[in-house]
Amino acid sequence: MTVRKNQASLTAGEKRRFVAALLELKRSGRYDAFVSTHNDFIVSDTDHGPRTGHRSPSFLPWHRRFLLEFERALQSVDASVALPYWDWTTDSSVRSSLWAPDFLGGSGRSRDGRVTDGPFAASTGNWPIAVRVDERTYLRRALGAGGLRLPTRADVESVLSMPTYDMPPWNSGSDGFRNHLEGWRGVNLHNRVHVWVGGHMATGASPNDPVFWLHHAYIDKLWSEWQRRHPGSGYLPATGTPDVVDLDETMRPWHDTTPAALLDHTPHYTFDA
Ligand SMILES: [Cu+2]
Repeated sequence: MTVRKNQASLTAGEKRRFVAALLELKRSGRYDAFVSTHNDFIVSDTDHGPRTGHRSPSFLPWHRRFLLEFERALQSVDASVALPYWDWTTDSSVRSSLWAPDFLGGSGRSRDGRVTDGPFAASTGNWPIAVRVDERTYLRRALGAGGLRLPTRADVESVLSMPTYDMPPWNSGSDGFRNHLEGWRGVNLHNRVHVWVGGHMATGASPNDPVFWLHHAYIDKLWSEWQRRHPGSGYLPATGTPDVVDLDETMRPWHDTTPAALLDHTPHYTFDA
């Protein structure tokens, strides 16, 4: 059974195997297919048209399935690997072990944002940026640039306390748990973390940075914490909503799964805590 652990508690061997599996997916070309899929959805999801991956109720089940596909790809390389999660409320410093050279490497240099240490630095030759937003082919970050702060546990608590999953108009203007977690409204959790990391993470091609998976694994964990806290609240909308994925409608690009089928993560993985 897959157990998703806090990245801060991974052993040296677990970090090494996770990184090696990422590099092998990259080498084989499978990694960049995930970056392309994500970017395609970012580009096509709009507030007043069809929306599936983002700015809509299916933001959470869509990313749950996306991460599951990615985790299965990692496990096809090394069956011992699980996606770790990054609790950015506790590991909120640029000095966190997350950013050490034996794991994800650190921030980008000030001149051009280029990450210069760790396994994903361009100088290794192992992490070419192929799905590009501009001509630059090296991984970029600007951790905490401009004094931006990561969300606090109090910010998280204020969002977890919201009893309604989502509300009309089911987009970036909605009230409710999903849109506050996604970050288009209120204290801003998920979006703010993308901006805090900066570089590729602040673009539609954000999965170019491996921290994407650790960030979304934690967002996914917060969804499960919300479910435990509000057992009487379910996914919304239930039925008949134009441009939006209802509870029992299938989701692109897979066409074989629905939000209803993804509400319970426990058939696929559990968390360490
Ligand atoms: Cu996304």
